[in-house]
Amino acid sequence: MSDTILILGACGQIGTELTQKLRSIYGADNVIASDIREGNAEMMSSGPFEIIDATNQEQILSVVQKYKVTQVYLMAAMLSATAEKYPLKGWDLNMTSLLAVLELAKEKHIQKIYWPSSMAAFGPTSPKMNTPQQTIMEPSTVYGISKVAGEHWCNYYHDKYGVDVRSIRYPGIISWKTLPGGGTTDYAVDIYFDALKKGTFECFLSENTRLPMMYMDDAINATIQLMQADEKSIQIRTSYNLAAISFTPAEIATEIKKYIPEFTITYNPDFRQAIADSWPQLIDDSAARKDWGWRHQFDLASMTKDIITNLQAKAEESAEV
Ligand code: AKB
Repeated sequence: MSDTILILGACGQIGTELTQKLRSIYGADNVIASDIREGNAEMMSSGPFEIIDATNQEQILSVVQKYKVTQVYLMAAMLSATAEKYPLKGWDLNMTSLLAVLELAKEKHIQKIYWPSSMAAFGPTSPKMNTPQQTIMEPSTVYGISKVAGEHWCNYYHDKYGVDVRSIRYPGIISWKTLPGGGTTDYAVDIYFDALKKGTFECFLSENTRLPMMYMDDAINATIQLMQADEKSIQIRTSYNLAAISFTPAEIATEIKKYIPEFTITYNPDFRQAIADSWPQLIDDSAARKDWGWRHQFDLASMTKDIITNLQAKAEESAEV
């Protein structure tokens, strides 16, 4: 039987690009995008779209039955900085949506689930350098608590009910097509936009705050690769560590200066500094590399070149219109 995919939270930073990539692989009609509100023109015109509140199990089930969905990618989430402002709302969105799809898989309405965890599942007592796959996990944020709990729910539903749920602990994801919202790593996206538009950027993290990051293309490839991997190769049912690059605000600024020499950066750390300080600096992702062949392609230099080239081309296009 061929796969029919439902993406919950398709209009977010990762969901938007994931939807287009999955539509190009599985055929537009086989990838149903959904979110609590309509998406951009490309999202709405390139394939089926449904309004779904990811915490509403009945709404999910009715779309699953309507399209005979086999796989669900649950991309709806409240990220670290916003969840610190609205702890109970963050917990509710992140947990209720996960338990809703796990239950649907347990009841055999769907066959496979993708659910993203995050490096935020680690905390101040986890090793900061080469953070192992299995180590102390005592997160200090609501978002991190929801990710650790979610990982254990995934593992539980797999072991107890045979649910095929797969997960990655994403580092900060850097993109230029759709902006992130409410994350602590968002500065590494905003910096490119401000560098091109204003020539200057005020960073909400201090200059030497090193965090694990990844370019969107690598994150999308990893996600689809994990979902397509042979079930027997998936040894970890909590969530896989995933890494690509680690850099500081000062280092990304230096890279941007190679293209925009007059670019300046200032530092004004806010409450997100404490969140960043509680996270790893460099993650050991050898299990993902061994079990399902994960390899990243973009480093800081190639990612910066790609983003600046694309954003400059987009600016020229809109100037011509
Ligand atoms: C955030 O900053 O909250 C996210 C994440 C690391 O999961 N980008």
